[in-house]
This record gives sequence, structure tokens and C-alpha cells, in this order.
Amino acid sequence: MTRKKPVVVVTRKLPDVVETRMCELFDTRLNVTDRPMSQAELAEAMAIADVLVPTVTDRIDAGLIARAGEQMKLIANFGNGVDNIDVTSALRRGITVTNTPGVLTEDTADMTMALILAVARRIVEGAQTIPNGTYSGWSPTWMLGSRITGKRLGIVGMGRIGQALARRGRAFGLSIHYHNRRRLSPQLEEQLEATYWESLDQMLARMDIVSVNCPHTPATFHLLSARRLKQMRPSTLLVNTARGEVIDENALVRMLEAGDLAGAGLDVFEHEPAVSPKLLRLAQAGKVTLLPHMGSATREGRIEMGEKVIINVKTFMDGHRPPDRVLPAML
Ligand code: 8YV
Repeated sequence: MTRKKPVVVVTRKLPDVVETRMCELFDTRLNVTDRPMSQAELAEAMAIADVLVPTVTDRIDAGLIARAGEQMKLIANFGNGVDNIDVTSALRRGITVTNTPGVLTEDTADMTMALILAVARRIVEGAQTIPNGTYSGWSPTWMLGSRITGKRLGIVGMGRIGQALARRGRAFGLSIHYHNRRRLSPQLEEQLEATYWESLDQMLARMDIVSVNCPHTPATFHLLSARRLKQMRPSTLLVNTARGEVIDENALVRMLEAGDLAGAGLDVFEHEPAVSPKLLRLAQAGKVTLLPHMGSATREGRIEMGEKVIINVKTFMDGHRPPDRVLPAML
């Protein structure tokens, strides 16, 4: 007897190769238009699906989870961060949640390093002078940025991505400092040549560059609050490729406007996809570099994320524990 294939609803367009394999394995409902689904459409999907495959652009909140059909058993997030999902409500309702860790580590660390370089060396501002016609030739005092080598990099959140950034930072001659919920093992600290700061405030006050690499959880919401941002020196550069919510964005804008912070590179925003008009003005003035949440955007990475989703769904549907189960202790 053939077993009925599980109904899997995928909320956004995924790479073709991923979609094709999902269609072979499951009763997969694709979103060929790639238009983000409304809350009503998500509710309809969750009423019929055995498995939902959402992305960072879907808000799977307690209300939606409460209305999910009895058959709905797995939310297999296409993404590492799960702050778009009310995991506690899902688990309480007996729905397993999985994510896609590991496969976007190196790409996101690359983009973080690229943002650090872009902000410190004014790459975007400089590149724009050629197409906009304001470049008239070299000058000894024009477009000067800050040297990277020899500076101190403070990493807020020393998980996989933080560690991958630390390795890149070392190669660029930065000295590595970090703050994390848990201190790394002495061996790993030695390998990364990293200095641990139990006090985030104290670390912030001493860094030349600060990079946010922690997930957004209730405990990290506005971790870089107005008070904490003020600990930083006016020469400090701040980079965020994690989640906008970790920084009090209004407070950050005020500091940049006042010249209390030298610059910022942001790949994520507090009210994504909306970007504050004040940040746009700061970008026009060359004070911030803004990217459209593209930290993990490589073709290879997206395929590997899809493969992880497939393994999680298949393993779960075969009655085993999926490899990337999200547990309450991780939140
Ligand atoms: C992903 C991300 O592109 O995985 C994450 O947590 O922030 C992104 O890099 C996105 O989440 C896909 O859903």
C-alpha cells in the first residue's frame, strides 16, 4: 500500500532544484509568484498543510498557530533565525519547529566582513562618485576612511557566524573581542585569539568596530539599547547582519545624526522590510551603508538551506527526530 504523501506548503519561491525535489518527495504546494502570503493566506495554508515551510517574511504568531489544523505537525523554517515563529506556542500545540543552521554561516560572515570594510573604507560612497559624475581625479585628502589593521573588533554573539567572523577578522589584522551568553572553551578562545567580556557595556566602550551576530530572542531585543549605544566612543563603527530588533534603531539614528558614532553598516532593520527615512537620509550623507537583508544570499547557500529543509521534513515524516529541531533552550 502506498502511503499518502504529506501536504507541504512552501510560502515563497525557492531555488528550482529544491522545489523539484520537494515535489518528488511530498505533495508540495509551491508559491510560483513569490508574493509574500498574507496572514489570512497563511491561516488557510496551515488549515490544510501537514508541514509549513515559511521564511523570515512570514509571521507565524500564536494566533495563526491556534488556528492550525489538527494535521499540522511541522514548521520547517527556510532560514536559521526563528524569531518569525512563536516557537513556544508551536511546541505547546504539539508542532515541531526546525531551522537551517550551519549552511549560511560562511556567507553571512563574508557579508559582515564586507560591510565592515565598506563602512571603514567608504566603498559604497566612493563607488557612487563615478556613475554620479562627482569624481574628478585623485586627491591626497579625499575619500579617506579608517584603517582596519590593528583595530579592535567586538563581536556581540559568538555562535557559528560570530566565530566565522572572528577568523576573518584575524586575517585582516583585527584583534578579536566578544560577548556571549556562554564563554567559549579556552581552546576555542585560544584558536580565535579572542578576548571574552562578561560585561557587554565594558566591551562596547573599548571597541573600534562592533558587530552584532546574535539571534533575536526576547532576551536580545534592544540589547544595544540607547544606554548601551552611548557606551561606544564617537569613533566606533557598528555593523549588524543579524536582526534589526537587537539594536534600538531610533537611538542609533539619533547618535549617528549627532556624530556620536562614526558610522554603521546595516543589512537588517528593526521594522523590515520598511527602512526608516532617517536612515535613508544618513545613507545619502554617506554616514551609513544599507544592504537589503542579503547576508546569506548566495545561490549555493539557498540550495543548501533547501536541502536542509528537505532532510528535516523527510526525517520527521519518516517518524524520526529531525536533525535541526529548535528547542526552547535555544530561544
Ligand atoms: C535568510 C536569515 O535569508 O536565516 C536567517 O536567519 O536571516 C537570512 O539570512 C532568511 O532567514 C530566510 O528565511
